[in-house]
Amino acid sequence: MVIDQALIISDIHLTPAYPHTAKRFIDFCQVEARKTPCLFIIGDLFEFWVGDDAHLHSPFHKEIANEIKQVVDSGVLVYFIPGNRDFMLGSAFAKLATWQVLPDPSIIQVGSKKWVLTHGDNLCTADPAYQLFRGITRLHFLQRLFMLIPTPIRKKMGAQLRQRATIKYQLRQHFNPQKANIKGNVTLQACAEILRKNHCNQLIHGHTHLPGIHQETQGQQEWTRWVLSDWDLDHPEMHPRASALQIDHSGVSVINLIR
Ligand SMILES: [Mn+2]
Repeated sequence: MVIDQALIISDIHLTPAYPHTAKRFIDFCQVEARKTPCLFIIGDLFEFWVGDDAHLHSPFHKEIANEIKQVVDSGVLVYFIPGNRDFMLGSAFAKLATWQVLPDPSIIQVGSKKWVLTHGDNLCTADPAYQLFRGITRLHFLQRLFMLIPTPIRKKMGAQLRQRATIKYQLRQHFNPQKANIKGNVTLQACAEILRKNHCNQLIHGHTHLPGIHQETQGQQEWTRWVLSDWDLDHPEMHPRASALQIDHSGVSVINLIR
């Protein structure tokens, strides 16, 4: 996909339980998102998603879909790459939001430069148990089976996921990236492979919540890796976070969205 300029965000983890983060996302849709020709949301827009039928009755989720539709209506191309928490986002939501769903990974090109965009969970190959889980949950027939589980039970499963996420947030107050478990991060091997396959040396991903820019090498291969920040304005005891990456002809820059 050849473009002139784009904004890229990920890991907003929207849920009615985090109202400040949701408010900032809605403001982002009404202001910053309309000043770019292209918006890429590369996974984990929602804290969890257990099927369109389970969420689309909720005013909160309908409002988010509508805000995204307004961005599209204002003339912006909005693309979504599913994350590990919202890969069940389906065609009913897409119809409301009017965004376009892209495969993971996808390639964007500005001028002569190319970037691989991926949510990033597929790069965490130091955690084989997770990769097995990921592989199984992405099988279409199993997704169809999952959708046969009554919605109240699926919602309960989602709530349990959220509880686990809350515990993770509490642990993160004492989080030290140097001591972070390697399992939660991407591996050099996986990054090298995805870039080699796509004939590219620039990678953008989210998922790890470890924002930064890295110059990396493996053998003869060299690349630059940008990691998106998650958004969180609902845990005052932690450093508030909300940002986007902007890509244009001059390269990649970080747009801080904290006011
Ligand atoms: Mn993720």
